[in-house]
Amino acid sequence: MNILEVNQKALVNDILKLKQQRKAIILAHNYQIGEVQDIADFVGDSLGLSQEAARTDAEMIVFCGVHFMAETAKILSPDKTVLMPDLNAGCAMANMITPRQLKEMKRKYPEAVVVAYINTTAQIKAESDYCCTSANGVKVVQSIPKEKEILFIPDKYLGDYISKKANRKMILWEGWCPTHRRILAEDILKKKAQYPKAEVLVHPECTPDVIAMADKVLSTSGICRYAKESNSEEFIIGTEIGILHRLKKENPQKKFYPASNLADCPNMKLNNLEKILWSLEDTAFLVEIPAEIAQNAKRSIDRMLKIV
Ligand code: CIZ
Ligand code: SF4
Repeated sequence: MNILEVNQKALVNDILKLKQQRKAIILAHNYQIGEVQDIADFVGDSLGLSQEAARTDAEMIVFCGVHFMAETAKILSPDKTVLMPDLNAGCAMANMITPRQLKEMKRKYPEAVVVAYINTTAQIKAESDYCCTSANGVKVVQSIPKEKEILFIPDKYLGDYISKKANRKMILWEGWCPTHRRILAEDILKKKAQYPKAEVLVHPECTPDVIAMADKVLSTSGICRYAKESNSEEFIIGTEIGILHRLKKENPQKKFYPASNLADCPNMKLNNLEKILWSLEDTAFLVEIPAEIAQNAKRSIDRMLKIV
C-alpha cells in the first residue's frame, strides 16, 4: 500500500468507528463519487434512500447527495438527526423555482393541480399538491382527473416527457438540470457509432432530442435494475456519470460508457470521505425544517405514495 492508500484506509476506519458510536447510517445517492458510495450503508435514489433510512432504528443519517434529498430524509424521519457533509451541495434545478415564483404561478392558474418533481425544496413541496419522482411521474399525472389543469414544476424536460407518455397537456415551469442538459444528441450518435451493440439508457431529465434517441428512459434506480436484468452486454448511459461506479461494480462482466463525460454534477461531487468524517465528528451540518413546512411537504409525498 502506498501512503495515499494507508491514509484512505485510516479515514474509512475512523468513519466506520464513529458511525457506530453515533448510531448513524450513511446514505449515498447514485451520483456520488466511488469512495462515498463504497462506504455507504445504502446507495440509491433520493426517495428510496429516505424510505430505507426511515425503516432503520438509526439515530442519525448522513446524507451524501444534495440538499433537497437530505430534506426528504428529514421529512420521512423527523425524529432522526439528519446531516449533510457539505451544506453547499444544492441542486441547481431545485433552485430554479422559489416559493414566491410558485405562489405567483398559483395565482395565475388558481385551478391548476401542482405536481412537483422530488427535486424541489421542502418549501416548494409544501406549496404543491403532489410530489413525483422520475420513476412514477407518469402514474401520478395519470391519476389526476382529465378535466384538471396541471402545473408541473420545476423540470420542463421531465415535464415534457411525462406529458407525452401520459398524453396530457401540462403547464411546464422553465427549469432544467444543467448537468443532464450537457448531454447532446450528437454525443449519443457518436457513441452509438462507436458501440453499435450497446443499449442506450437515458434519464428523463435529458433534453427531448436525447430522449428520442434512447432505447429506454429510466430513473437512476431503473437504470441500475435494467442493466442487471438485460441480456445486453454494453450500455451507453445518459445520466450523471457518478452512476457508472455502481453500474460497473454490480455488473463487472458488462461494459458501460457515459453518453458524455461532461454530465458531472458539481454539487453531487462536493461530498467526500473527509467531509463525512467531519460531519460525524461535529454533528454538522444539521438539516432542519420548520414543522409546518415539513408537515405540508409530507402531505404531497404521501399523496404520491398513495398512488404508486
Ligand atoms: O430522486 C433522485 O434520486 C434523482 C434526482 C434521480 C433519479 O432518477 O433517481
Ligand atoms: Fe440537481 Fe442535476 Fe445535480 Fe441532479 S444532477 S442534483 S438534478 S443539478
